[in-house]
Amino acid sequence: MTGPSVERLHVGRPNLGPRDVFDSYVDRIYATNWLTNDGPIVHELETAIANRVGVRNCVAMSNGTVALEIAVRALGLTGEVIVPSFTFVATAHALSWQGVTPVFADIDEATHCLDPQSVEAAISPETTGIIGVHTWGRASPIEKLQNIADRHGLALMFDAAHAFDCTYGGHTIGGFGRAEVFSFHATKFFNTFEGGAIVTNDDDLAARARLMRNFGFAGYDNVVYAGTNGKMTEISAAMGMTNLTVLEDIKIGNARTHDAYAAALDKVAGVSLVVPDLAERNNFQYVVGVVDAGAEVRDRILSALHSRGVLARRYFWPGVHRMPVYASSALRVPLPVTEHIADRVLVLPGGPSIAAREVDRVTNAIEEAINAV
Ligand code: T4K
Repeated sequence: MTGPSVERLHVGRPNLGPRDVFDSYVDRIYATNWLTNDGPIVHELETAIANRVGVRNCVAMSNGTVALEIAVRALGLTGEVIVPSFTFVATAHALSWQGVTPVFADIDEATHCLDPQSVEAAISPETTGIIGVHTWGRASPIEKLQNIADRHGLALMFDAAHAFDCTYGGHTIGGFGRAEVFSFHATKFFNTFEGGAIVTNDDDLAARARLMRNFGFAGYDNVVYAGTNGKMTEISAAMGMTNLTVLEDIKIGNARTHDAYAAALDKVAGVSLVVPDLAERNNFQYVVGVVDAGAEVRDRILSALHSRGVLARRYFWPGVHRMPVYASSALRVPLPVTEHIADRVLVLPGGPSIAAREVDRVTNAIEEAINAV
């Protein structure tokens, strides 16, 4: 049971850079009295991210969901867009909120990313685009999806919420498709409290996104588009600049925790760890277990962990297509792998702050729950 002295372990405990660096940015905010609306620290962050990713444009946003919505609009997507169902619900919501119908495609069992065959089967005359999700920081099958998009005249973009500082074919994620979207939410590898960004090599697309982010203002008193408010604040950008200074350390800490889980879970029959593509760079932000026996045992383990203060999560159960808001829509293609994986995934507390003894505490609890009759 959870005693008062047992620390609760979270999935997605925020990574915080040095307080003195953050304070120096706060001093600047106080000195300039500039809090938001395309401020200087947001500009610094956009430049730093564009350089790090190796793209021409970074448009910072208030959060990843608004960044997805604006990307969908700026790309002119209409009708139907193909997305995985095995994703955070925001990927589908970003379409629905723009009056675009999300059409769910299945995923690959090993990578948890879109299955290109399923994507192709889900295309209809109404389809205008594909949104791939780089699940757990592992790149979607980008080349295959680009090939499908090209053959069918579709726009391809990526929800790269999990994939900041990860690579595909040795190239940093952010420059693929027409645009990629990051989330800088508190629980992400790189956070700005709340935040997100559209990154793209398409200058016109970036200009449209900037316009949409700021109500459609093209200068004082001149609104040329029915935009929204997707602006990132200076304090968020300050947190971003602070966290960029420690990104490598966070990654090392994440990888160390991931390795510790890999070693510990290796001895637990019935649970395997999703291993990132080691030929690529990964941020190791997510520690993802797969429980062979299925939902009943997975949920038993989850309850056992929660009762011990280990707040593991069932991301992305039950699959977006089974969420009440989407459940009444007919499926275009079957989603057997999505259902299989959604019933088995258990995301464990990761990150640099998880000590080796805490990994043992988690894995021992998993083993006990599996062995309990
Ligand atoms: N696309 C994908 C593929 C995504 O995964 C996400 C977000 C998005 C798009 C949308 O991006 P944003 O609009 O969020 O920028 C969390 C996050 O809120 C969400 O950002 C994330 N994906 C999703 C996978 O996880 P919840 O509802 O599970 O969060 P919550 O409040 O339960 O927090 C998770 C754990 O973190 C808890 O144990 C508490 C701990 N925590 C949380 C916060 C906010 C802390 O320790 N400190 C904190 O400040 O969605």
